[in-house]
Formats: sequence, C-alpha cells, structure tokens
Amino acid sequence: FLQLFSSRNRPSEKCGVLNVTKITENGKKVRKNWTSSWTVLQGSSLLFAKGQGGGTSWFGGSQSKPEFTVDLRGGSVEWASKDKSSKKHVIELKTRKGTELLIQSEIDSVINDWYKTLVETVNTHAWE
Ligand code: I3S
Repeated sequence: FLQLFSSRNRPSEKCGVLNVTKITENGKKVRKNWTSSWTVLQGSSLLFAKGQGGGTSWFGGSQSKPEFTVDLRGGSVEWASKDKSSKKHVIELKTRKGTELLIQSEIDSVINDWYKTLVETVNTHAWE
C-alpha cells in the first residue's frame, strides 16, 4: 500500500482523505457507517484504508492495509441525490457487482477533483 502511495503520480492515481460509507453490498442494502478513510485511486481500483481519529499513526503502520477495494470498471459515478444523504458534496459510486458507496468531503475543491477523476476513470475503463 505504501508503495502505491509513493510511486510516481500518474494521472490515473490520486489519494487523499475522504468520508466514506457503503450503502449497498452485492445488491443488498447495508447500514450506513460513515468513516474517514485514506483513499487511493490506482488505475481502475479504488482502495480505502480506515483512518483513526483523524490522526496519522496508522499511516505506514500495520493499519495502512487497505480496508476494502472496489473495481470501478463497468461502474458509475454521479452526484448523490438529496435523499441519499443530508451531507453536502456527496458522490455516489456504483460498481458492476452491485456495491454502492457514498464518498464525501466538506471541501468543495477536494470533492470536485475526485468527481472529475472518478468520472474519467469510469469512462476510460468502461469497456474492459
Ligand atoms: O440515510 P440515513 O439512515 O438517514 O443515514 C444516517 C444514519 O446512517 C446515521 O446513523 P444511524 O445509523 O446511527 O442512524 C448517520 O449518523 C448519519 O450520518 C446518516 O445520514 P447522512 O445524511 O449523514 O448520510
């Protein structure tokens, strides 16, 4: 995981801290559980590692293992409708396998950048 982070920044790579929750897993609705996650996009994979209280002690430690990964190929990205969350700046990600995630940041520019990058990623890898 650290290797991913320290590798050269190609356009298909991006990382940062986002608020994340699953809302559906394999087509089944799951309970929301917003957590702050270190998020890394590499190619068509989006990796999440759980943060701890906003600190950085997990970084580089045993907890820097990805918590979960989603494959964006064949998935979709859109701004979440109001009924999905009361939060501002929420993106809804759907994977081909029927997992739905919400990702959010309080910071406009951060979430807008992620939106652009994720849309590009889905478009680039749509037919693989
Ligand atoms: O879509 P919901 O059910 O209103 O989502 C809220 C709940 O998940 C809530 O937790 P509880 O499961 O303890 O009720 C969360 O604290 C809220 O953040 C969720 O709503 P938002 O609108 O923040 O996504």
